[in-house]
Amino acid sequence: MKFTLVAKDQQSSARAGVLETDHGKIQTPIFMPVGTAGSVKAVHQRELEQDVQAQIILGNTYHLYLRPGIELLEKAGGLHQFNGWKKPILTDSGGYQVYSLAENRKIVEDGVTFKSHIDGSRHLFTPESVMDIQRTIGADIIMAFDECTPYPCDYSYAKTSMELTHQWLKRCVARINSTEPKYGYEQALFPIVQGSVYKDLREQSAEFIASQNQQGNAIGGLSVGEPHEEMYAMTSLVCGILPAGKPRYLMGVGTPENILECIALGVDMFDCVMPTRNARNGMLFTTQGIINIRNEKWKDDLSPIDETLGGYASTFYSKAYLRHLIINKEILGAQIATLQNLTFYLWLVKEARKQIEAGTFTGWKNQMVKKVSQRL
Ligand code: PRF
Repeated sequence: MKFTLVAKDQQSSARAGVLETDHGKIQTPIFMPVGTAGSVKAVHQRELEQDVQAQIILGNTYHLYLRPGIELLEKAGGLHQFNGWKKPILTDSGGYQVYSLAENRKIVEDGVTFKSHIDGSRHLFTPESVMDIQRTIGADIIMAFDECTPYPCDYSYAKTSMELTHQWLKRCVARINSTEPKYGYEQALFPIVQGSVYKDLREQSAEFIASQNQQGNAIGGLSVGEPHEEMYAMTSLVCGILPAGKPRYLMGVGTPENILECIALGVDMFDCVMPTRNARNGMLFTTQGIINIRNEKWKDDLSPIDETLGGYASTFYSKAYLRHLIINKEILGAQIATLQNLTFYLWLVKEARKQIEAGTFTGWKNQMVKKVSQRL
C-alpha cells in the first residue's frame, strides 16, 4: 500500500493525497460509506460507484462474523466476491461494535467474551481471531482490535484501557506478520489511538501507535459524546504526533462540519453512519444546509432536492415527493434520501481536495462550515 501526498494547505494542516491499494486508488481526504453487514443500506453497487462515486466502503467484523459467518465468506472468495464491490474495503475490528451492540460482554485476559445480539449465542474475540476473521472477509484495510472508551471516562479507566489496547495491538501485529493475505492482494493493518480526552494519554498512545510503523493509523475513542472542542483538541494533538507520510483515519466522524474541521487538522479518512442512518429518518444533508424532510414546510415544495449538488436523485426528485415517500415509509424514500446524503458527503470531500490543491482550502472551509451546518 502506497500513500503519496500531492498537496498541503498553507493555513491549516489539511492535505490531499492518494492511497494506492490492490483494489484501486483512493483520493484523500475521503469519506467511506458504512456497509455494516456487507451492504451500504438502501444503495446498490452500481449507484455507489456511478452516483455516489464512493472509492472505498466499510464492513464490520462483528456483524459479518455473526451473519452470514466467515465460512460462507471464505467459500465466496471474500466479501468483494460476495457483494460485488470491486473497490477497496476496510473492516472495523469489532472493538467498537462488541461494546455498543453485544450483551454480557466481559474483558478477559485473552480478549472479549460476548453474547450475540442476534441469537444470544456466546463468542470470544481475541486480537488473533479478529485478525484472522478480517483476513477471511478479505478487507484491504484491517483495523486493530481495541477498546473504545465511553465518555465520560475517568482517568484511571482510560489509562488501563489504553494499555490494554496497546497490548492487544502487539498481538495483532504479530498475528498479521505471521499470516498471509488470504486472496492474493495486500491487506494492511491500521492501529488505533485511544486515551479518551486526556492529553498525556493521547500523546502516549499516539507515540506508541506510530512506533508500530504500520501503513496507516487511526484515531478512535472520539465522537462518543464529548464536546466538539474536546474532539478537535484531541484530533489536533494526535495528528501532530502520527507520521505525516501515512494516512490518518478518524473513526466514526461525523457531521459535514466535523469532517471539514478535522480535514483542517490533518485527517485523511472518515466514516460515519450519519448520512445513511439519518437519511432513513428523513434528515437530508444538502449543499444549502440540513433539511428535515418530514417538516410540514416541504409539503408542496416541488423544487429539486438539491439542484446545486447535481446528482441524479438530487435533481430528478422533488422535496415534496421525497417527503411523501418518507412519511409513507416507502422503501424508495430511504433509497433516494440515502443517495442524496452519500452523494453530498462524497462531493464535500472531493471539493475539499480541490480546494487544498488550489491553495484556497481554509477560506472555503470556513464559509462551507456555516453553510452546510445551517438548518433550512
Ligand atoms: N474503535 C473502533 N471502531 C470505532 C471507534 C473506535 O474507537 C469509533 C469511535 N468513534 C467508531 N468506530 N474499533
